[in-house]
Amino acid sequence: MAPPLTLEQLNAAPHDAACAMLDGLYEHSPWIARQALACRPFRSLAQLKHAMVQVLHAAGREAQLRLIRAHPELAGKAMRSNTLTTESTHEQKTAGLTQCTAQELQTIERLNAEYAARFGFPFILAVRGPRGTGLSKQEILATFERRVHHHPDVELQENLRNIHRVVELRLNDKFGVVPELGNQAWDWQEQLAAFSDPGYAEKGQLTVTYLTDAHRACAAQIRGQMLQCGFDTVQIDAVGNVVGRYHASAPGARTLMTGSHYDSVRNGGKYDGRLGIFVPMAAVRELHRSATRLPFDIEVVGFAEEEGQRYKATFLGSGALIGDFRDEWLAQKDADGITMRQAMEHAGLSVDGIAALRRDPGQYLGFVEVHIEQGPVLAERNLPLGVVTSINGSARYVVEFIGTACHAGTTPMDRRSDAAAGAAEVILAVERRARQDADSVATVGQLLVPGGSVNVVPGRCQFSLDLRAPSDAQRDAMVHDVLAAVQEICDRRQLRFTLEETMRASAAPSDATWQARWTQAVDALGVPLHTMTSGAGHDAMKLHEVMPQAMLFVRGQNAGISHNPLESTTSDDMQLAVEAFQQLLQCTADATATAS
Ligand code: HGY
Ligand code: MN
Ligand code: MN
Repeated sequence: MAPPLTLEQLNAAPHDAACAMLDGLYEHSPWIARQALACRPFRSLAQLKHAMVQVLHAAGREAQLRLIRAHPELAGKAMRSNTLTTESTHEQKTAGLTQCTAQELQTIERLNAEYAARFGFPFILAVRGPRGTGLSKQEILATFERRVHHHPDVELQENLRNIHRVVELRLNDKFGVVPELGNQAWDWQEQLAAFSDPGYAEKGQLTVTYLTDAHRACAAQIRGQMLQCGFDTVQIDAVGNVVGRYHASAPGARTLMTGSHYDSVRNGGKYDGRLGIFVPMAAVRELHRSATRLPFDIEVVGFAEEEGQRYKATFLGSGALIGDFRDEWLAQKDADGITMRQAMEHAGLSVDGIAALRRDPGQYLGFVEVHIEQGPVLAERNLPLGVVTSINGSARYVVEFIGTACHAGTTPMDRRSDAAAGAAEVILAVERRARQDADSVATVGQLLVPGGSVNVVPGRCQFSLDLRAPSDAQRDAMVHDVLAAVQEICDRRQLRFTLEETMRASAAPSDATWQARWTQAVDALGVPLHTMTSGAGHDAMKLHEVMPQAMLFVRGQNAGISHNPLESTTSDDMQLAVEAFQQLLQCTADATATAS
């Protein structure tokens, strides 16, 4: 086994020797690495990887198609005739594809044929998976079955992204890289995903809503892991936030707050929120292991409630820390009629202790949050990290249209007050209005005809509105137009309506100093910099109300899909996120030391 390569060796080697070092990365296509070597010296493998991504991107569609077609089918003819490259043999073996049952082989052959007929190139999947240890055959087949229905352009890009992931893993092997910190964060997330609410857990779905037993189990698990990481204190506070503190080198120092939420949407992903708890935890564990203390406390918060799924109380966890817990939330009832107060008492939380959670902003340097992007931008750019410039402002509503329930067979079309038809008009009006702006988004995510019957004209229809834009003014203009459309549609259709605003969050531009620190951190890793806005809301927008904040995004797999069980990221990208967080801590320590 050859000793691992080093970047220094690669940077110093004569061109042909350097090409030989990178041999076997892109299947039967050494030209990509060869051209990328023109960008030497590389500061990091991340920079080398991106240089090769750029070479392939610049080569154009025909070259990309040739590269894809140079790949073997999964468990296909090349495997059976033993003509796979060494690397592909290892990869397909790792995933157990050399030990398929007759049934599995039959399924793969059918899918290979269907895929080739549909796209004219082979299905490519990084079978070593996001953790690098191999996908199960079940996961491989499920992915194959899902992707065979994609649009050709989507599959071309998905194949290229999988090729780059294969190359990343092959580079790790060549350079002896094991993303330990990323692996740890990845594993913590897998462990936490074991807890899910009843009705979802049985279906293998992840749903963790405020103060359910699964939610409390998550809090206990995070608390235990924080203690193992070496935090000086860890406590579960009066609203269920898990708060770990790692003390500064000297008493009386100010505090850097970080963290994200551990609740989830229904049938959500494992990384939304949670990644922003585990990345700082991994960094603090490294500080503890090296007995390092910084000139500030680090407070890592697992926020208990951000999504507002069980109760209409979005950002409850982070809101409590800025003194924005709304007492009226306590009387809210969930779908089973349980009030938030009852849920808190059942969870052993003390409502009387909530007011004391309010933080004194003067004691804080600021708030930083690491979060998966939850969108396609970084995946499309093949970039692992992005620096957030601003978080979109948003407003949410729950609406009920009230018409007249009547006989579906005897009521003429011009005599109806159909609540669902009215809601349908609103959905299309909302979509049209958002499209008027380049970067507004509007969604009706929930739609219900309560007690509806197939042969009854809907007398009631309940739906949600989620309206967002990069600025408050743009958001408010869209809100105004959408509410005017609601009124017009109801007037014309003889409908009444109730409308309740359930959340309004201002756009949150990143603080320049903290955004610069994330920029410096990403640049220090040799990762090409990309700055971007956040379409998703985050706890950072609550802390934004009282202290400076900035966020770091981590690339999502599966084209960045989120609020979906396909939400995923790799342990290599998590490694970079932890390293960027460590860089941010260091430059904050340098700045704090200089300031004092
Ligand atoms: O909806 C959001 O933007 C966030 O995931 N709560
Ligand atoms: Mn979310
Ligand atoms: Mn989130």
